[in-house]
Amino acid sequence: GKRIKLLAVDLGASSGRVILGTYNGSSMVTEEVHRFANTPVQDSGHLYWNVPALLQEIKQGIKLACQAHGEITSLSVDTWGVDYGYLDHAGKLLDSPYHYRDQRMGKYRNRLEELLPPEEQFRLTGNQPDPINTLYQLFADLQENPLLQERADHILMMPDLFLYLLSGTASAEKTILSTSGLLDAGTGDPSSVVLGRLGIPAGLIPLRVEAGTAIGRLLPELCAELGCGPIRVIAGASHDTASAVASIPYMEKEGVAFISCGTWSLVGMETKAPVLTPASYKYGFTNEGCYGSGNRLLKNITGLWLLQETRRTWAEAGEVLSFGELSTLAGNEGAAQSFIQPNDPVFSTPGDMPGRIAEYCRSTGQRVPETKGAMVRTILESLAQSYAAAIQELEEITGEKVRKVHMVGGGIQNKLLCQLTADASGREIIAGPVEASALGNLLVQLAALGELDFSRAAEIVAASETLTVYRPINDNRGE
Ligand code: ADP
Ligand code: LRH
Repeated sequence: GKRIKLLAVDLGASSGRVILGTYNGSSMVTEEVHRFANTPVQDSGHLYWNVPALLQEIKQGIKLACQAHGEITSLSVDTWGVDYGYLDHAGKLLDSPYHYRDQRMGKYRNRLEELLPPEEQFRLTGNQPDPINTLYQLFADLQENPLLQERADHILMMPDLFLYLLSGTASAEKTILSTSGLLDAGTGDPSSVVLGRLGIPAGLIPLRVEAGTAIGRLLPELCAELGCGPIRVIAGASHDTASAVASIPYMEKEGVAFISCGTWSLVGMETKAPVLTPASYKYGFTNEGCYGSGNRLLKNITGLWLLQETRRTWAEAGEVLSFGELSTLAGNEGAAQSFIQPNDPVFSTPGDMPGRIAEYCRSTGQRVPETKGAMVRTILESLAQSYAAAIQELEEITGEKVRKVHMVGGGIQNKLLCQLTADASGREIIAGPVEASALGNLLVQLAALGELDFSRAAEIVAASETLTVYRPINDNRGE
């Protein structure tokens, strides 16, 4: 039968990867072609994306795929929300795009929130106000550097920027733009109230395209350089979370929540329309665009970032442990004695995470985890508890009972975390796929090519991936 080969470029904070998918009409076989570090650049107290290095790695991945697999039909790029770069009037990238963990927004936050109070932001845009949002970043940039108004032609969200560098076509894909805090929750177009109130020129925000739009082809000079054919370039569900959720192998959709478990943990549910109620705001939920027409109601929880930074800190001190080893250490410990709030701002920037966790425990009158295993156990149990709380809140906000939870993303390789989540939430967990964003990215490309009716996506994922079910053993609900 016919086989279609596609490439997903997924840029996560833990790594970037280029994944080849081969679709045969009923399942998708995936193969990791290239994995590379995605290390932000630290310069003079600021944090930036390393665009040239990432572009080089993406090109390397495309080259390897073409060498090993011959004709590739299409490719797409997804990455995390909120970040963007500026193009000048000649279409050149202006400066290095900032990373959202940069701290420049702090200085302008009060001014912004005077002009546009958080609750009003939420009502207008459906996005939970957060200093990392594009809105806060843009406002800070324009305050800091008013000349940008003249120098910049428009912004491109990061996946759109990489698609542009590969194809020469600039577009603003809907799902990634829906993380910005700039769009009207009703129309999905840039909110003139938001832009007007903050003095952000409307011209900076490009016109939207739907997720799953073929925007062009790999530039001829890149085809020559990489030894590839004119691969189609597709604006997919470019927000990694939109792609991850597009890969969920739902058996039923009623009463089902998801947790996308990577650097962040996104706990949510798909709804027909944005949920803009006071409770949704109060509990810290946000509304983002799904592939297709739906809404994603979810909460951003500082996720395995806590473990990534812990691991990095220990590695720098000379003890290099894999994620598997860290999980084993935690598994050998008894129940956690101390808990943290993962979303406490002290944990949001790069740094000595075990030190910060110890300090947090000390200052909240809890026992400081004494061993590495106890430290990891505190992280994992705190995450599981915050997932359980978010599920409870989701039920309250939507009035729907959550019976099952799909967990996807790299974090589900941590079996202890999956079991702790089942225990803390008292819900059945269905774990898989691991490379959810890449798989969703591939499926949306297929749909864009007219090769897949997306209502079959869940069935294809179920046929392609190993799913693991975790049932509550120690029911910790209500503790
Ligand atoms: P992102 O896309 O944000 O970079 P991923 O979805 O790739 O993140 O998830 C990365 C996380 O997956 C890591 O922080 C780590 O906690 C977890 N992880 C990766 N590999 C393993 C493993 N072999 N065992 C347990 N956990 C793992
Ligand atoms: C997850 C994610 C999440 C948020 C954050 C910035 O990778 O995209 O949905 O937007 O990163």
